[in-house]
Amino acid sequence: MLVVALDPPVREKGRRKTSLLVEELDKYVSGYKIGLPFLIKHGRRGIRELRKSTEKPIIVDLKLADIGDVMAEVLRHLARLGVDAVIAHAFTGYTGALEDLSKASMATGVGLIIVVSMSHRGSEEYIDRHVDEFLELAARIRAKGVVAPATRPRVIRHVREVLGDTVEIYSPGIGIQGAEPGSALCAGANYEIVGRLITRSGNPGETARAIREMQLERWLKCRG
Ligand code: BMP
Repeated sequence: MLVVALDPPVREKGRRKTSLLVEELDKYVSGYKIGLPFLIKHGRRGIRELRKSTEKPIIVDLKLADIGDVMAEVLRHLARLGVDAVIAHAFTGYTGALEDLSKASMATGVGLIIVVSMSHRGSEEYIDRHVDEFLELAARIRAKGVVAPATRPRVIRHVREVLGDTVEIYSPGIGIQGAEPGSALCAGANYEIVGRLITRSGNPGETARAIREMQLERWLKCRG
């Protein structure tokens, strides 16, 4: 239900060590998402350390958007580091792009999560006009999941309607971007991705616990 985005503030030195942060969070969360800020700061060693610190799924969010061979190579490197899933954009299309990524995913067991809409307002200017095409692609490559915004629950409802229960929906936008914990779950998401609300709090473990409680409360209410 709760995936924590570990996006460390790049300029702040010596904040909390990732392993200590994970120790505080682990019992409340379903997994972790790391992206470029984490990789630039901690590199491959950081991924290895994170892998040692938790058995929960690690999603690497590079929002891949390249030719197929290059994306497949990235995925194979990540597979060796023990990651569970990677996030890729859909606009690159199937032939020569997602087709190869999907073959590498099947060969390595690393799942694919495809961006079909984003949480910022500008998503409506371009990405959102293509949601149905992106959903078709996600189904075609048998994606494990898709990213859809907590900030626009109607998009989540639409994704769920189109894809049924065949894929997992990951929803960022909770907290600092404005959506309330539990709101995306109520719209049909499987996981809410939460970053700064937790990682910038003075007590990340307690904040994660409180968010879980809010998710559960809201979910119980919306399910009647
Ligand atoms: P935060 O909860 O601090 O706003 O972080 C949200 C996380 O989700 C960030 O890691 C960001 O890269 C990611 N994300 C997002 O905010 N919107 C999207 O549409 C897709 C994302 O991956």
